[in-house]
Amino acid sequence: MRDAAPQTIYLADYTPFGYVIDDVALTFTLDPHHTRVKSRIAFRPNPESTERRFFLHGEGLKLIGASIDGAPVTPELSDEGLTCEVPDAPFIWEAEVEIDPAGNTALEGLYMSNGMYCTQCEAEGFRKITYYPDRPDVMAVFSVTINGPHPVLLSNGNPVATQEHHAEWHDPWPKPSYLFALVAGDLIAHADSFTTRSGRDVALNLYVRPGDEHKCAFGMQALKASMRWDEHVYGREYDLDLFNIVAVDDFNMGAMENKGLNIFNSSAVLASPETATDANFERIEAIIAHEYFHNWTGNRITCRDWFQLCLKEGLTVYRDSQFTADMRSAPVKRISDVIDLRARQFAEDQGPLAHPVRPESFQEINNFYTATVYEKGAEVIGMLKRLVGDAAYYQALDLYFDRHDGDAATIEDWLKVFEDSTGRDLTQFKRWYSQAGTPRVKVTETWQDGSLTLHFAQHIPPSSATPDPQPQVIPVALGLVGPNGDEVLETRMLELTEAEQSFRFDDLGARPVASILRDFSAPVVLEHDLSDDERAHLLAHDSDPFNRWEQGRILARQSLLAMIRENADPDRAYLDGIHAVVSDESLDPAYRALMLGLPSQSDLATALHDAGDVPDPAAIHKVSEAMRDALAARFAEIAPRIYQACQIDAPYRPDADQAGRRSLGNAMLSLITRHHGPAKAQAQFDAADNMTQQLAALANLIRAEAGDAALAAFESQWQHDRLVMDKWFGLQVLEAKPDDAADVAEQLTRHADFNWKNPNRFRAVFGSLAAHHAGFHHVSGKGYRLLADWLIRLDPVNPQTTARMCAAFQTWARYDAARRNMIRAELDRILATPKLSRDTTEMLTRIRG
Ligand code: 0A1
Ligand code: ZN
Repeated sequence: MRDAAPQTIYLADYTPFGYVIDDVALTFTLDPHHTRVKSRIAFRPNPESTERRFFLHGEGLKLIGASIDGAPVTPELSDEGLTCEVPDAPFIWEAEVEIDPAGNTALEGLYMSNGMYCTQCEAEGFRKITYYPDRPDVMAVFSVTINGPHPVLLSNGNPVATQEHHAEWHDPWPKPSYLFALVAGDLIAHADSFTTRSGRDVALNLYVRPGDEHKCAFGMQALKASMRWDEHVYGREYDLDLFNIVAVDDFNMGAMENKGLNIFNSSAVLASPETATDANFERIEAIIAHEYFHNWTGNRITCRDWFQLCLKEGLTVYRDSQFTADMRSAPVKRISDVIDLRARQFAEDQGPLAHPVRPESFQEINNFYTATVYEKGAEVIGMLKRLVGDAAYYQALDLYFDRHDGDAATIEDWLKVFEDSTGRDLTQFKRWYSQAGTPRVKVTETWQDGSLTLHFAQHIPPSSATPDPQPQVIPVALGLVGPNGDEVLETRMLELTEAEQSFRFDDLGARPVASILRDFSAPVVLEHDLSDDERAHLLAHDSDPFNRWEQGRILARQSLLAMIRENADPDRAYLDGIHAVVSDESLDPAYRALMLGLPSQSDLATALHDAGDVPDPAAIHKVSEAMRDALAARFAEIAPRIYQACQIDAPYRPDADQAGRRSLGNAMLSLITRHHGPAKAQAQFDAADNMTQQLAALANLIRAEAGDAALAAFESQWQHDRLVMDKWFGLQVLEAKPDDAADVAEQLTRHADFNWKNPNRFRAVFGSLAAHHAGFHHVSGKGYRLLADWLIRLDPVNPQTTARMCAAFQTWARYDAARRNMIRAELDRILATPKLSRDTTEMLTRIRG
């Protein structure tokens, strides 16, 4: 928290640090309020830099003493760090500081969670542990000694000595400070091992608090699967004798890839069939993979500076999505990723928080761990792979690992590897990294004498981040589907490079339907005027599962918009088309379940706004309900049969097969509950032996206003389990009627277990409120007010989580004047709070515009 005007940092200002570190030795003597940290760092002047000012970052540290080559020094201290006169030759810096882990509620640096010590250093948390050049391009070998009364004392790398209350660790791989980690506590290890393909044995441990031992097996299995996959697909082996994962309850994000000691939010690793849903299992598998894959893409090759964040995050998200596609169903993963991309990244890219995949300036880097950097960053890698082809992609990756192992690299380095290995000029492609905004691609067709011409026009809406956008390279996967449903042109990749461009296809007997942007080959908004009949044709016949799903989605959206604008009835052709696909037993149940989803209410608001209308959240909610009723009626006959066919008479397994059947069964349950009442949902709730079935049944009971008893039973069954109780808190808000959502959230904040300083619990209530479109945007403004009240309260405690939650307001400009005024007033009220954090100030100022 600071009063001074926030400082903006620019990519263009990068300069290397003036000193190189050969090695670092840290000694921790743990104490809740008075932890002592001694550092001994071997510095020498950096031959590649002329900078000779010696500045070390440090925040909230009590300096006990410092010396250079053994002689005490008195550095000049500021809020951000220290400067000191140093020799123009190699020297040893030693310092001792005192810190207060138990008082650290921001969960950055060294803090305490449920009696255990843990760290979070990315991006700039290490400076809250000791004085250090806390920047990713300064890499060093760390040795760590921990003195503390706990049975388990962990740090990065390999253990070199352990006695009671004393542990020494050595990490042979040079690393930046953001990958440092320390854990101490009364923990239990779920142990296993892995033999790498070159025959090295790696000990694996998943450390948890006593009582959570039964939630470890799946995470461990996912870790081993990830290690195997990275060897097979990318040829990457693990490089230490030990890999530790620790689960902590208080964590701002999902997890962190610290070298050899990953720290996980317990929600992102702990799972048992009784307490975690299929969706939780899938997410855990993906996050474990993500953090493990960072060992090569992030740790062995790290980022030169935080502007290059997408170098590690975009690539690692891309790698974890490939892994999930291989472990489960590729089309289902692709469709789920696109739903998520549109909901989070498109909203960001088309609003006041728009920024390029590689931003060029920031005030608080923690605010740039965004869907744009992560998910659009991954899409950019996917496009590169489509453009160069699979074989060339893996060749380029081999070169990347060879050339940059041990480096702190840049996007320029990354692209140069592809240019050198493929001979392609990627100058224009680089615009995907430097231009903000979602490109819109408009397609028109002409048909003449057996020739189909597709005219493409690309347009990137200018924004304050990118006022004068230039055309980008857009890979468009195209196929042509004949009148009888056959594929008359198999998928090929068209490369758009110009603002306008045409492609002609000759010798076609009858006019085909063009299936464009198959597999969502680029993160763009496609405008392709097909008739409803043509869409229904693709919905029935397209060989591309993504586009088949997409046409159903567009038909649903068009029908919902007509229901809002013209009071139309739900479109029969849509209902019939979906009925046909969902009834098709040759299709994967998970895919059939996805087919039944409707565009989100927030997506509909965007669609209305894009068309020049002002969205009314209550009206959007009403037609969405009416459409679900219409689906329930259309499926009235078949839903109970499909539901029955989806019941599983075997022990629970969280694999794609069983999860897909449960997902379709539960989609049917919600149609059945709507049409036939809550009896089946109650029966499923009473009989459920796993959380997927129990939670789905509970959601249906609440929706049918028959959930009171089940909610009470659920609470008494699960009150001892924090992760399950997060679901109980969240679901009540998510399933509330629009008029009640804010009141339900408000009531829940008075519950004895509403521990608002725990980010998972705070998000369970307020993340759900923000996700409840009609409830959050209630015309009374009570949703806005409640969220603002709690953001004001949370900011001094945990600025990072507060700032992330501010994104709930990012779509404010698309609503009516009354709502806009109410939101602006809340933004101003928060901004007027004395000592508001840099994180929250930056977010709100950007959102407000
Ligand atoms: N690098 C981690 C995510 C992470 C980022 C920032 C954090 O604190 C600001 C914590 C975790 C990942 O991508 O998984
Ligand atoms: Zn990551």
